[in-house]
Amino acid sequence: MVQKNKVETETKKIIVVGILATLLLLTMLPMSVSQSEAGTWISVEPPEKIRYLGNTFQTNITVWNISDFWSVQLNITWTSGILNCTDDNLDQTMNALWGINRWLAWPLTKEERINNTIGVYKVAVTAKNTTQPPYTEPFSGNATLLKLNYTAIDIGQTNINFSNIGEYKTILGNVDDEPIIHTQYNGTVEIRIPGDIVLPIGLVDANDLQKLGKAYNSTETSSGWLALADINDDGDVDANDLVIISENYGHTV
Ligand SMILES: [Ca+2]
Ligand SMILES: [Ca+2]
Repeated sequence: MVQKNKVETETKKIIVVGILATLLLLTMLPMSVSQSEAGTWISVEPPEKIRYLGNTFQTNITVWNISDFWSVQLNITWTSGILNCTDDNLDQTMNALWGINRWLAWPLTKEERINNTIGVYKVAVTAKNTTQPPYTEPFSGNATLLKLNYTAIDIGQTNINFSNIGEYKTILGNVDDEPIIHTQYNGTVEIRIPGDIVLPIGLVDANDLQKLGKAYNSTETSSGWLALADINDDGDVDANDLVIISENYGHTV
């Protein structure tokens, strides 16, 4: 009987350890589906964004799980007239990748790289070596390639897509100057009337006001936080946001 109890206790222990191990494993699983995929991919981050007319925001172009990365050509498109791209922060991202003075970009200026008339961004960047050590190392891992600053200039929806047609295609290259096979994940951005927080979308009404009320006085770190209730995108929901929703109350697209 004593032996039987002992066996039962041991069995229970094994089950408990098994459950704990499973829970631990679950918490260690990647956060999103795309991140669990094998191979190299490039993506628009965040993949989906909702902001308001007049807001400025940043969209990252990120490469994941890349090996021996040495060059990149990007062709990114959006709907002109909805978004205006104001900066690509190329110096920041490329210095982080290969080091200061260890890369070359073409076109040289952001004004030439960004074309808001047709909604296209294009650039070609390659790492460059120095004549003496320390030599530039090809990059392996995950990296942000661009931080595109956008201003929302009209209401509507647009994709932010990788383009693979025309003079500039989206190409990742390795240190042997071969293309790196990868998957591309595009993004979408929706621009709304300021204060159009919830359904019905296209109208600012009592439903939106109610949502703002629930999030009132919250900040990015507090529990009642709702990013869309922060209409002016300054990190808190306060009287300034209430003023905007009041001004747009009853407005439709
Ligand atoms: Ca609404
Ligand atoms: Ca605010």
